Amino acid sequence: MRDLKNSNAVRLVVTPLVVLWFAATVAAQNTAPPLSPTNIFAPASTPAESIFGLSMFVLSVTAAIFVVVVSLLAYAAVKFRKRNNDDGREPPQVYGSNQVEVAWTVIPILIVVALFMATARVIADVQKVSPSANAIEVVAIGHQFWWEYRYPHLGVVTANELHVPVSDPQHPTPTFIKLLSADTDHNFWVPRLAGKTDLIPNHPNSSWIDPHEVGLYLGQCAQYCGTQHAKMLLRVYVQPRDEFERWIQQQRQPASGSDVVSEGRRVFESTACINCHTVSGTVANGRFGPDLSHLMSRETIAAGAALNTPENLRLWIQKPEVIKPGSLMPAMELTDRELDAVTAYLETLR
Ligand code: HEC
Ligand SMILES: [Cu+2]
Repeated sequence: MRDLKNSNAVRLVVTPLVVLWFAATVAAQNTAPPLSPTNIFAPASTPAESIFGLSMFVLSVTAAIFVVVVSLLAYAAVKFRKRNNDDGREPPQVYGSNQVEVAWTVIPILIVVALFMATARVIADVQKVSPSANAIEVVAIGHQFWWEYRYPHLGVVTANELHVPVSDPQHPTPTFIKLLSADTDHNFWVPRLAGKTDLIPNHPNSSWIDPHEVGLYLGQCAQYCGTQHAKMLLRVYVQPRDEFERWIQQQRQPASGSDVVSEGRRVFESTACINCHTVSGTVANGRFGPDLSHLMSRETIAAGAALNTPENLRLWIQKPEVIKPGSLMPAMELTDRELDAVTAYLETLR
């Protein structure tokens, strides 16, 4: 019986220490290279940095409370445990101490007010920024289950893979993103670049990023928007300025070979593909699905669900549900020959 009591007391003390150690290890990783492209402890853009600073503040305040409470608890559990010579009587009971009650009411209120003020300040700081003259403007439109990106001033339309220039803190070139939805609620969240923002039908929202380092940043739709919300992935390619300009130039070109008519192109243009997809400079001008004018410039298809290889592309056209169950693109029941031809045609859209 006595051993059992002691081991309970040990567990009371050890468990919180393990949790604390774990939290400290995670926090320490901020200095090492990021473990994952979605690491919330490795911010690479101003809004994400502000949020990270706030999280660290909240974590340290709550960790301090945790340490105080657990130490008192452990002290009381060990000091006042049942002993062999215990006479079984109740300890003296204390009722109604004004000092103690005021203390445990006022101190928590002050802590909550401090956390509230710090949070409100970060929200205001992030939201008050408005686009500067050299900012890139992008309209992001959430669709079940993919992302449409439009660069209204640059004349570019693409899907799922957002390209932005790196922003040197001395000469910032931030990207402002207007967030719209074509159907239901979605949420734009690239943890290393900015906080979450909802995309709500008929209620434009906005977000901005100023990534300090080139690289690929990942994220995902963080709001349940239907069956395939988990395969609505976000990919942000942060590029040096000249590389970004080259990408823009290339995206502005009409689809390559739009004057060459191949068998695959005939199949594509004579089936419902063109009602849902655009290929610039051709009869295909649908907007329900992603713009395919420069499909081959993307590394992935179906909002990051599969790599953009000829096999995956063919499989996707044959049976989208194999790659993304519940996808809103129907299987078009093409013959093997038609599939090969359409795939070959799409492969020319560089
Ligand atoms: C009813 C509308 C519709 C039709 C018809 C349709 N698609 Fe799609 N397509 C979509 C939608 C929606 C997506 C995005 C699916 C997702 O990622 O969830 C898509 C995605 C794609 C993609 C991947 C694009 C990318 O960048 O991720 C390709 C390639 C594609 N479709 C080709 C075709 C071809 C070829 C046909 C005709 C055989 C066709 N589609 C017919 C709606 C359609
Ligand atoms: Cu979504």
